[in-house]
Amino acid sequence: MAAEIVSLIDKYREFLPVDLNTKIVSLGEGDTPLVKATSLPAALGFPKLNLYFKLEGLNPTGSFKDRGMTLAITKAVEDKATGVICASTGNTSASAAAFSAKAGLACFVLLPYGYVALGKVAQAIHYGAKLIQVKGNFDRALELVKEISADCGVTIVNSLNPFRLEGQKTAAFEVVEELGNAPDYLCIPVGNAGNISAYRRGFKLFHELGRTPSAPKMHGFEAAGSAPMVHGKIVENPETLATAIRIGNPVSWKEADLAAKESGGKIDCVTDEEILDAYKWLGAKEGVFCEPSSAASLAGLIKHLKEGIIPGDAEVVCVLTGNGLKDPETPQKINAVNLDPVEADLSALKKVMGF
Ligand code: AN7
Repeated sequence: MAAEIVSLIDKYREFLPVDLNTKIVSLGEGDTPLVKATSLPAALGFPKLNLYFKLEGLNPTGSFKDRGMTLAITKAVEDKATGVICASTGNTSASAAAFSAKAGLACFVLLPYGYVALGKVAQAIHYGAKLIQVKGNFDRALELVKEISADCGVTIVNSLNPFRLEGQKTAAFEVVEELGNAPDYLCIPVGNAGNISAYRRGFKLFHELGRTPSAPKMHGFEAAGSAPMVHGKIVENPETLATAIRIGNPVSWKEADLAAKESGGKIDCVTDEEILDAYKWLGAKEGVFCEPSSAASLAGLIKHLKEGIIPGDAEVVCVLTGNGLKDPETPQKINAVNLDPVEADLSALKKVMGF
């Protein structure tokens, strides 16, 4: 007999706003691997570093958004919503589309035209969402979503929806359970600043409940061309190749600021070059394929190690928020690879293999 499948909401029910009558909409989200880095610490010159990656790309739609979306869609169904809507740099829309399909809800997604990775667009289409590409950036699309939601009565499932971050805080519970304690530091990419806020809620709660003697210092990283929190002002035209975090006016700005300050951490930014270096190293040295935006966590860690802000013998968890397969084009763009076909004979093959 198959083992009983326990959804993320079921598992952490006591910490979430559901009751026994709530009908859960689940795709098997959560319970993602925490993998220990083996070669990177020494390769970076910090051999005593205890580094772990939380592989959120292994969620059912390939990103951490599924943790919040299971709860947002569950509650939308419970509240008899007629449909849901979101603006998205891609991952929220993929997740909203999938959970809506499972729940039988209409789903509208607004994407900034030309700035969403291929796999994410494919997901929205495949899960049957009404996909609208907007001639504007994410921040503009979100403004429109707020107006449409008020006018047309569809439920917003962006992180303005209070259930999203509540669901996402479960990732912090898993980290604590897996390590047996809270890490010293958590490094995480920052776009709308929701995820860093959600992790802080989770760690803070477990600390307050006495499950951990401490809570991690939260180190969040924006992309340098899209860093409103670092500069203390809205960025009108954010630019970065890390399109998932190309956001100039984060929804959870205040909570994220507090998360960093209260925990003794810091919000900083990393350049596209630093992001791509970290992205490549994850693939080549650790066998991990995350999307470029996710690598901002490792890029930020490296920056803070070099600056002495994070000590070289710390225990650190880097959150790798999304799956590399979402964005199949970047590896070919950034690596000098020859993809010309070779004659199908042994000597030609040996020649290109260097034998
Ligand atoms: C891979 O999908 O905002 O700071 O619309 O896709 O909680 O916004 C995605 C954000 C990090 C930033 N990593 O998280 C969206 C969207 C990946 C992401 C973030 C996103 P937040």
